[in-house]
Amino acid sequence: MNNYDNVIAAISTSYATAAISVIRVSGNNCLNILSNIFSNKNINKILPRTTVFTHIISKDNFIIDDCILVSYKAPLSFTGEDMLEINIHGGILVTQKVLLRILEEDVRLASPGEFTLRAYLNNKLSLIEAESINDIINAKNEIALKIATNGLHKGTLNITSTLKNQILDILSKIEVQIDYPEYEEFKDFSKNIINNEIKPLIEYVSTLLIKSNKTMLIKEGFPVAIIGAPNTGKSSLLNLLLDKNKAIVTSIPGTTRDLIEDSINLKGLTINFIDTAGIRNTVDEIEKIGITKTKEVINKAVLLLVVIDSCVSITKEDKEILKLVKNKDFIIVNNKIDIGTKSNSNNYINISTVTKEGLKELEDAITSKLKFNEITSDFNYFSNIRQIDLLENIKKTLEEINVYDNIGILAYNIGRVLKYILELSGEEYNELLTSSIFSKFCVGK
Ligand SMILES: Nc1nc2c(ncn2[C@@H]2O[C@H](COP(=O)(O)OP(=O)(O)OP(=O)(O)O)[C@@H](O)[C@H]2O)c(=O)[nH]1
Ligand SMILES: [Mg+2]
Repeated sequence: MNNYDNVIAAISTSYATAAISVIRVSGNNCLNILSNIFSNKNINKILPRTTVFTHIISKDNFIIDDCILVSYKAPLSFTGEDMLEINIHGGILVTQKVLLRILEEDVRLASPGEFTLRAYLNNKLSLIEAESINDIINAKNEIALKIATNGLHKGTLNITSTLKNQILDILSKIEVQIDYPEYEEFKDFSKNIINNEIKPLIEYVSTLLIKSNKTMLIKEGFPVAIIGAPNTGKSSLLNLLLDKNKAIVTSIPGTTRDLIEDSINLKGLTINFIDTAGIRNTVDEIEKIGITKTKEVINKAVLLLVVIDSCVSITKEDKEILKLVKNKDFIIVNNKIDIGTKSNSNNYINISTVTKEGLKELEDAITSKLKFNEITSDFNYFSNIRQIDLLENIKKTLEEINVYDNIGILAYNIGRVLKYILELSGEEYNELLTSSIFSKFCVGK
């Protein structure tokens, strides 16, 4: 990162009118560098971690705003550097003016996530903890918040250190085998390592992966698509589930062309509902594109709500759609029962989007299909694509190891696994990766 040694500043509160705004500054000697912006001429003498009331003044000595200043001395600060927290009135204009005044001194605007990046580079935080902070800020539901908080409080970090110790243990055994090959026939040695150490490790990582993928869904929301033939009431169902008028509903078949998405929290978890274009044979170009999109969504969704019209018996189109979803989890929603016929089949949920009859049953069926009750209170799992990708690499590399490998290949592969684990915890870092992680943060974080 360029200008790493510079003093940086950013507004840390949201860009809106509020009671107070906080501007954060970080970098060596920042209090001295900014001493001219404060009315208090003894500002350099304030004690770290105490509050001081002073004013922000312009270059020509006019008061811009009152301010409560907190100063931190390295390394006892969030970033590990000297830091300032400048609390001022929360108007948008006044906050901007104070920030501009700060930038008139030898200070530059922070890039997104740069405070947290500095904290990471100064060993104040592990990469997983830094990612957890972003997850806390962006948490959409209670459980996602709990997962993120756990990440911050070392839950996932403990997993990486356990993995690391196990791999280091294997590596030290390999070293002994290299140094004293006369102790044990290599083939027996590698068989033992594979059966006693690597296989249990693969099992452990596989379970971690299943739970981590689920954790990612909890964090991002479960994609549930509403599909079916035209005019069966998919958009009406979306609106009912969301409890708002999100999608256009008309009696003309082929109303919805594009995907319409929105989420709700159901029993503490987030579900992303996706309304789709009705599937049928059509010559309409726009509708055709919509139908292609619908088919893509069928693959991505973890659950499908297949809407059928209870006023008519199952149509050829309905049958085609049921064929498309046969390998997926789905619920058949028998809609328009206020004017149609209820079904007795267990696989059907009878509903009317007009009278709202059946809504509760459908919500229960959705949460039961998504196995919400199996979500435990143990949230020490990984929850983003970077982490899950690394876990997959660990698993794949371990699975590739076999008894026919010579000791050099064995050592090399175990070394690769160690590298992935260190990347997972962030102990081994690569600048490109970290800047891409931190750029997802908001400015001022
Ligand atoms: N009586 C009754 N009419 C319904 C019900 N649900 C939807 N409708 C009507 O059915 C028609 C089609 O509803 P939509 O929600 O637009 O159907 P859709 O499946 O999204 O249709 P496309 O977007 O064209 O594929 C509208 O006239 C709705 O008012 C219901 O439960 N009962
Ligand atoms: Mg529609």
